[in-house]
Amino acid sequence: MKRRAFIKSGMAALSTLAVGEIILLSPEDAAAATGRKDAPPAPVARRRPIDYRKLQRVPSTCLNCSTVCGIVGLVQDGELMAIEGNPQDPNTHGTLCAKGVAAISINTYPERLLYPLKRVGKRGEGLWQRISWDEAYTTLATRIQVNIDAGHPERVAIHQGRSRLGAEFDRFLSAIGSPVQLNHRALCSSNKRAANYASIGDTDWETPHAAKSRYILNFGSNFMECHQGSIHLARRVAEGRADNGARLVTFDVRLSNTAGRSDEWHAPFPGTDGLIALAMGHVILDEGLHNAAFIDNWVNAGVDELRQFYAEYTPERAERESGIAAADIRRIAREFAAAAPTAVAFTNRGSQAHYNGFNNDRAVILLNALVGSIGREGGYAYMKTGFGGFGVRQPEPVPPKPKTRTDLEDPPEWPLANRWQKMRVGEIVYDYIKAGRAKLDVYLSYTLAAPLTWPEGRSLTVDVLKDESLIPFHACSDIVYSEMAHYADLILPDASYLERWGLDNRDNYELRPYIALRQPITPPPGECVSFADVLINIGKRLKPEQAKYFQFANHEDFVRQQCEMIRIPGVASAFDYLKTHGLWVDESKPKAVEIYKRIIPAADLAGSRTDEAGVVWRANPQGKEVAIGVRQGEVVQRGFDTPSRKFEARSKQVAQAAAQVNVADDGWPHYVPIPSHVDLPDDRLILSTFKWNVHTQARTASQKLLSEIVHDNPLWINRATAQGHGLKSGDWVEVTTYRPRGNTLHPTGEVLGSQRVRVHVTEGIHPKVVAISASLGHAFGGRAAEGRKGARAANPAYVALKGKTPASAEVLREDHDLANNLWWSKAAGGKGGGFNLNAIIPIHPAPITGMQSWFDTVCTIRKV
Ligand SMILES: Nc1nc2c(c(=O)[nH]1)N[C@H]1C(S)=C(S)[C@@H](COP(=O)(O)OP(=O)(O)OC[C@H]3O[C@@H](n4cnc5c(=O)[nH]c(N)nc54)[C@H](O)[C@@H]3O)O[C@H]1N2
Ligand SMILES: Nc1nc2c(c(=O)[nH]1)N[C@H]1C(S)=C(S)[C@@H](COP(=O)(O)OP(=O)(O)OC[C@H]3O[C@@H](n4cnc5c(=O)[nH]c(N)nc54)[C@H](O)[C@@H]3O)O[C@H]1N2
Ligand code: SF4
Ligand SMILES: [Mo]
Repeated sequence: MKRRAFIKSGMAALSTLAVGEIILLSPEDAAAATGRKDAPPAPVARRRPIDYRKLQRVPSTCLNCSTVCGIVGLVQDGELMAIEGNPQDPNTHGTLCAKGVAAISINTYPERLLYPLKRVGKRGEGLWQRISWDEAYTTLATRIQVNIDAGHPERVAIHQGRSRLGAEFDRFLSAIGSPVQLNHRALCSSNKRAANYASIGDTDWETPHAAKSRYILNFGSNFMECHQGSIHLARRVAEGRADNGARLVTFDVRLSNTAGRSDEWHAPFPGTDGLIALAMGHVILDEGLHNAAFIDNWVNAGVDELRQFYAEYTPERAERESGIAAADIRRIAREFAAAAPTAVAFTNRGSQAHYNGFNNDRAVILLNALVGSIGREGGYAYMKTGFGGFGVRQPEPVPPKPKTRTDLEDPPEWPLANRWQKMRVGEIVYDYIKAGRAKLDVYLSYTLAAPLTWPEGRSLTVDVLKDESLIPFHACSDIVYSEMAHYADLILPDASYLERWGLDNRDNYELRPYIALRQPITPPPGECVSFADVLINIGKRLKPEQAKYFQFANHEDFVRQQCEMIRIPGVASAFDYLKTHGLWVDESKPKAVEIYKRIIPAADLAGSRTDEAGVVWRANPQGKEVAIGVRQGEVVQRGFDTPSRKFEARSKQVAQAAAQVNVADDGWPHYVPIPSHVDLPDDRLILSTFKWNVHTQARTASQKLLSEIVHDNPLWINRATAQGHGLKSGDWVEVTTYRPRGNTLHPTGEVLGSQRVRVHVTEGIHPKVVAISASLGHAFGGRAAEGRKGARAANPAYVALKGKTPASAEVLREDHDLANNLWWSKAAGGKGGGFNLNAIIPIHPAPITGMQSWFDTVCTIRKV
């Protein structure tokens, strides 16, 4: 207590903290100070009424989830009053979801980090000292330089969540010579991308062209709540159903909002979607419903070969393993084929986040090829995203790519993980650091909440983050005192996505490429600095060999230089255009329809050669011979970006990758049962997880308008299963999970851990599955995230430092709701902030691709 006398406590004090002063920021401390009593009434901070005459409209790009919708910020006297959709966005036509609108509360969250902080106590103790940015930059630059000079730049790593700053990170790491850019892709989408890559040579999400479709077959996407293009796709599906009478058939282990709004919902046993899709393919080929012309011209296997492969996958076999009736499989296959080519079968995490997810997704994509709907309007459309098509490159001088590799970002056990882009196998990072597979010195984390969002997050992840011998120096960029920030040595307060610059885009459901700008709608509060600017400022402090790559005034200058490479007809400055409009659709480009059929002009064929398989090769500007097309009769067409330039039903490169790690795989998308699920004892269930419409991963819990809607996440359990255990809604169970079996990390089948949760009994889930949502159960993140109300005095609060902080900071006043109206807080008799089950979900990379098998965890439950 004596020591405490010199230490300020709680975020209220953070606002009055002088450089050099010390503060204790730990939720336990704040909770203890709050007590269980109601807080004394806090002064009510009334929102100013909107005065429409004064409003400025600032277009930008949402990042409250990965859908990146166009937004317009409505600003009055420097304050963000509301967010609307940008009507020029080709995907959304100006609509937004609840998260996009509710994000205004993040800029004014009284618990925003405002100053750079340096750890002074033990790591994870919560004692911080306010420092200057100059000290923060110099500390980082000095430490990074030591590693470069010692010949070990790979000991500097950036670990990012959803960032959209790829070009900035590439540049920083290339300049210092480190390849170690870690991300969350294997937790998110590697199997899907790998499946698209193996089949059509593209690694992005497909663009189901639902508006023109007549049959929409959805394997495990919850696009009315989530997906990478939720609004875009939900709009088009509504159009397709209204305009063309399209039928929507959804497979999900759970009655999601998408399943509930479909024409049919089928609940398969987890991880059997591939088997169901193969059985549908069996029916289509067996009954001659396939598109022979497409297969002959564009698939790298003939109809006979396909029939041979599909022979074993009868609907009856699929029924035995998936529980979906053979009659339904037959009927859906016939309906789907009859609607083709205006029919699309697509996926998302429900099919792919499994041990066998890579082949599940390949089997679904292949259905589209069988009926010839690949690349067709109303079918399985796809297009390239990114900025390259707009001429955007790294501004000069371009740093060379690092030549070294480490087991962290390039683990050899999963050979398909890094075959094209750096896919990486994120979920093994902390395990490998602990095992000494790579040595780190400086670990920079950004928009990442690994203790909450990663498997074994609260156990292994936290153990490694705390251990100074494993992670000697950790700098965390975040906007709130988060799950990651608590375990850092240096906290770098970031600008939110509403306060910073960046380029962005996704696939356009109108099938033409577009590019969007993210620009500050308001300036960041306090001393917050965009992490992209932090990297530039560190770079400038390195030796001239590195510093020469950071000669930008700031991040805005970097983005301006990128924009100057974009040519918009009739427009002098693309940067000014994007600042005014938010985005630009390149209408001069043809629609991304049947791209593979595009004819390569004779002029481009000079110096090319055609091999015996008909693949046309030509030297690229670097002198390397690359496949550019495929000869079809008289003409050369572009084909697919696969080695054969055809749609690959069987993939030689997959077979080769598998052979590298002794996995038996002939390159066909066979159904492989999940080893942990084979001969499952009767008392074992599968623990699944899912996302909510109003929450995104770990980034929305601190937005009070969203947490007020969803702040609790009990375990969903089927009524029949619940009765077997004598359970009713509201009862508590202990969930015990087991490590996986098979060709994966730590395949022991042993108990991993147990956790107590409440149950929610429902008909809307498979009887062998229990499920709990992600995004909740925060131990950090402030009152809204932790579900804890409290008095202003002892709790996070922000009193503007009059005259000392920018005017924008004055909006970060205390929030009456957080102090007094958090009715779901335990102190108010509510349920608190929910559960985080990732503590007991095992790290479980799938073979070859390394994707985390989120939805395969075997568990038992016991009433407590
Ligand atoms: N609201 C919201 N939107 C988001 C996000 C968010 O967190 N919240 N996150 C964004 C990101 S990063 C992603 S990756 C996407 C994810 O978007 P989605 O993939 O659409 O959403 P998920 O909840 O991850 O998984 C989809 C569904 O899979 C089901 N499922 C589980 N196992 C199986 C199975 O074996 N078979 C089938 N058929 N279904 C199964 C789950 O019940 C769940 O409803 O959403 C993006 N958009
Ligand atoms: N059980 C289970 N776990 C899952 C999933 C699941 O379905 N079930 N889904 C997985 C998926 S698909 C994904 S993509 C991952 C995502 O998981 P992560 O990669 O961890 O990403 P986020 O949850 O978006 O990161 C949240 C962190 O970013 C911080 N943050 C928010 N905005 C900003 C900002 O502007 N600047 C900075 N510097 N920080 C910010 C938040 O405060 C928080 O600390 O989670 C995975 N985890
Ligand atoms: S779908 Fe995602 S990107 Fe679009 S408005 Fe909602 S949160 Fe923002
Ligand atoms: Mo994701």
